[in-house]
Amino acid sequence: MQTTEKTALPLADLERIIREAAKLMLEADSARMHVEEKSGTANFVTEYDVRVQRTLQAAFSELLPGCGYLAEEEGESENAIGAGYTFIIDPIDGTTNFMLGRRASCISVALLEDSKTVYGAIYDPYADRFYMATAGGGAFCNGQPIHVSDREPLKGVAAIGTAPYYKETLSRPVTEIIYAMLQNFGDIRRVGSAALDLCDVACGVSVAYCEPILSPWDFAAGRLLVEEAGGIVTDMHGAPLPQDKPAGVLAASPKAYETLKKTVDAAMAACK
Ligand code: LIP
Repeated sequence: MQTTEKTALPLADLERIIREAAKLMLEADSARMHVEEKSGTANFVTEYDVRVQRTLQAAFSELLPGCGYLAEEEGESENAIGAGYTFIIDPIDGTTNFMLGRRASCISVALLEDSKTVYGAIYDPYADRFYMATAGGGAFCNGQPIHVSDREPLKGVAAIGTAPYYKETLSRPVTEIIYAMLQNFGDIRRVGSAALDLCDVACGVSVAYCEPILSPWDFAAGRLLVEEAGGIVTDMHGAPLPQDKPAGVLAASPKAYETLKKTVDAAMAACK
């Protein structure tokens, strides 16, 4: 069993729990599922988001009794991030893709110990890719080490997240970022799942990724994956990401980060 030096995390149990919960995604029928809208524009939640989260929480609480939660559906524990273990969960990242039957969604789970992220896992059940990282222990996909790209920006692909829940305020900045990305990178991609976008940076498929606003559960696991794979992750201003509040995200290989930061700065300047 892979473990970390400090806490000997039950990595095999964590993976088993996440893989088991993902079976709910694979059995879903996108044509028949119950969907509700949340605040913002095009911000959906399906019955499966809630079922997957409840399944994960029941199993995690049995595995690590007394753990806290900061999760997308049904809120957070009292004083979620503090002493002891806290799970930050996006039960289905890429909910719109999931609702539409576009097989580009995943489960994203970060585990903090005494407010420090010690574990991150993102599972894509459609491709059967289990991305995992531990603090100081490296990043892996299905047990094989992964590393960010060595490509020059113009020879690589950058991913963009369009923050569709905030279209009234962010459509123009996103448009400027896309325009600037097309000048400075080989091409762009829009996957529809922030966690999968971060996995693509961690395993070198993309050289960079930007999304002007995300929730903590969208990036908590992917941030650790990218950093443990040799990449750089910051907020839109180059500062470290917060743990428990929304932020814009820049993620890139060392060869592409400065280009990404300059691209975003130029786009923001064009919006003024
Ligand atoms: C989504 C992200 C996506 C972003 C959406 C939303 P959800 O997460 O993965 O990149 O553009 O606005 O935040 O809501 O599907 O868990």
